[in-house]
Amino acid sequence: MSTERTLVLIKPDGVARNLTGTILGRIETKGYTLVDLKLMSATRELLEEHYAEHVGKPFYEPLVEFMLSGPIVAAVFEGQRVIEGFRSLAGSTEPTAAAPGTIRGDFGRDWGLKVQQNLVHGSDSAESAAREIGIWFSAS
Ligand code: RTP
Ligand code: MG
Repeated sequence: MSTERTLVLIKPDGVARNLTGTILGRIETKGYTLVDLKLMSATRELLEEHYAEHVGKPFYEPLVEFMLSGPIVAAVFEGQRVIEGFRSLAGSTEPTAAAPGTIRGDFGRDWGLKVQQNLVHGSDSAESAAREIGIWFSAS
């Protein structure tokens, strides 16, 4: 087993609700190491690259509008199996379905919204992690 890196985003709902410290703290408490971090605003172009797999889906436009609605925290965490481990900490995509004890299960809200405002993003594979870290940290 080898050390991996993953891209974590605290989406605009997480930053606006002052959950940045809580979310980063949960990841650190699990034992993963923070190796890069910044607060930034996304652009439409950056999001089109990041969410390339979702372009054209019905939730794509509302997702982009949501991700443009405020600042985002971008972070890189490192650790053994951190890609799978962070997605486990984050919980299911829909906050209502996400298990209690997970970030989305404890803090996320999806009622009455066009797109899940589910607080965090985590890379879903080693290939995605390498690609996404390149997108969010290329010009920093
Ligand atoms: P993420 O990429 O943000 O870590 O989340 P995920 O893998 O659990 O979900 P994914 O399928 O990649 O979707 C990306 C984000 O799009 C929004 N979404 N809304 N039907 C819907 O309303 C819908 N489906 C997806 C969520 O914000 C999701 O995290
Ligand atoms: Mg995803």
